Amino acid sequence: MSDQKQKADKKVVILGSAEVGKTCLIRRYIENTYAKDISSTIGCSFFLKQWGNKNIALWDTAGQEVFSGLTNFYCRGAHAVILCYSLIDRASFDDIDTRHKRLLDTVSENCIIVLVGTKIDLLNNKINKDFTKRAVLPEEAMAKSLEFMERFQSLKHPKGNLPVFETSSKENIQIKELFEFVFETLEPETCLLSEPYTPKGVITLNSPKVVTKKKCC
Ligand SMILES: Nc1nc2c(ncn2[C@@H]2O[C@H](COP(=O)(O)OP(=O)(O)OP(=O)(O)O)[C@@H](O)[C@H]2O)c(=O)[nH]1
Ligand SMILES: [Mg+2]
Repeated sequence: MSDQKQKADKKVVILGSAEVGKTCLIRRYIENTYAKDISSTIGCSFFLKQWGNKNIALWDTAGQEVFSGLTNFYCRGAHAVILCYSLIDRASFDDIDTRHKRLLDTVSENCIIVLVGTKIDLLNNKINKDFTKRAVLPEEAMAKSLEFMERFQSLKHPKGNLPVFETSSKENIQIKELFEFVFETLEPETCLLSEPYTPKGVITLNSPKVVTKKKCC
């Protein structure tokens, strides 16, 4: 495994609170599988994805707070961070500011931060005799994404899309699109590798214009 790590051209880290669905997300993409009963990640798992002639390392981190120190270490030098929150769990979105932002101090310059709402299949589903409500609005995610783009002066996707996705690993919604977005932003010359995007009935998150603040002296 250490050989593979050395060969990786780019490093992508998946961050987010416990239980938001990080491992399911990566498994859906790499193996096209989904398991309801899945163990909580301990420490970190590593996957290598070949994209064109490049190797992309994917690091699936543990969301439990007790692993924060380790996660901080795994973020070092990351070229992209997939920052996950659950669309039905407000606390997991608020954790971005209170817990995960500070883990981004060690990422590489121009790091791409992609915000990913998970479990969209559960919205308006009847659970416990109640209808599950959306806990995070798309506009809130877009506003946060713009904050990150300013902070990191992030690379932009060649097609200009905003780095915000709403996904379901269970129903395989927007998973391929998410990872291809990340890879294409990191390696723009590979843009032709992906098929045209096929949105599957999810809210389209259009890219508002990025306003860059003028520096004052
Ligand atoms: N309905 C639904 N449930 C999901 C989805 N993705 C994950 N889950 C469930 O959410 C739970 C947690 O999923 P994980 O992928 O283990 O979450 P994690 O973020 O990796 O958690 P940690 O490893 O503890 O940080 C599991 O019971 C999954 O079955 C989804 O898209 N839809
Ligand atoms: Mg996990």
